[in-house]
Amino acid sequence: MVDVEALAARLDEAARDLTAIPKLTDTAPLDISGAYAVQRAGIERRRRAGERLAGVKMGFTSRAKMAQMGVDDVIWGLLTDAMVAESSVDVSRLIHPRVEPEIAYLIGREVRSPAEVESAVAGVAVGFEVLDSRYRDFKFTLPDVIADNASAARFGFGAWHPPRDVSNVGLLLEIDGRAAQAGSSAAILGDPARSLRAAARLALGAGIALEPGWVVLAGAATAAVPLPKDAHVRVTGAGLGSVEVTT
Ligand code: OOG
Repeated sequence: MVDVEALAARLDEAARDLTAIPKLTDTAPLDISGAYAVQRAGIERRRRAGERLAGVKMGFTSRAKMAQMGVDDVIWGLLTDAMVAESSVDVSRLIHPRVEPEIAYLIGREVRSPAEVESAVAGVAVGFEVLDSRYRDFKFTLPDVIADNASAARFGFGAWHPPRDVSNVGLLLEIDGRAAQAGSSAAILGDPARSLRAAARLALGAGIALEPGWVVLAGAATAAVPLPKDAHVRVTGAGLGSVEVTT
């Protein structure tokens, strides 16, 4: 038997104490569904602390990310308002942050079935996600990273543009003016819209309807890179402008 609450508390404490912990699967027989139960318990802890759900993130939707992290299945996690990074990210509150370029979708109205999700999109933007695994050396198995809410830590997005085809948008991640990663949104399941549909299907399957104002992060198009202190990060998407953040 897995003590879901105890495992969620362990991850929460790791984040709060800024101390990476050994993988949960080293000591707990965690399978995929148990891992999502731990993820959900972690989100409930955040809600009890006053955070509100703000969206859904997809993970391992590109081969670059699967290869970087050594896993081979798509996962999802939940975003909260406390994770939104407007113009700066305080990396002293994170263990070993990494940043990656993303395509973000803005949900305009409630999505009650996966078939509705594309017509419910109110905007698309270039975005970034700051990951921070609560596990030592960023090393985990699939159940571990699911339990850890897909390493979610912070996220941001540029100006919203009217919904459009974003199946092949050139993405550039710069740190202090130097190119750190470059890729195409086509790396995200061939088209980020597939990831959007998967996000709706997975969230609805777990009893969560996407709400107006929520953001869906379709997953990184490239590998993630370490996010240093005192850095200036810019992610640019061809035709979508850019988003900037300092640390
Ligand atoms: C897990 C999160 C992966 C993505 O975009 O593929 C992810 C990790 O790499 O720590 O968010």
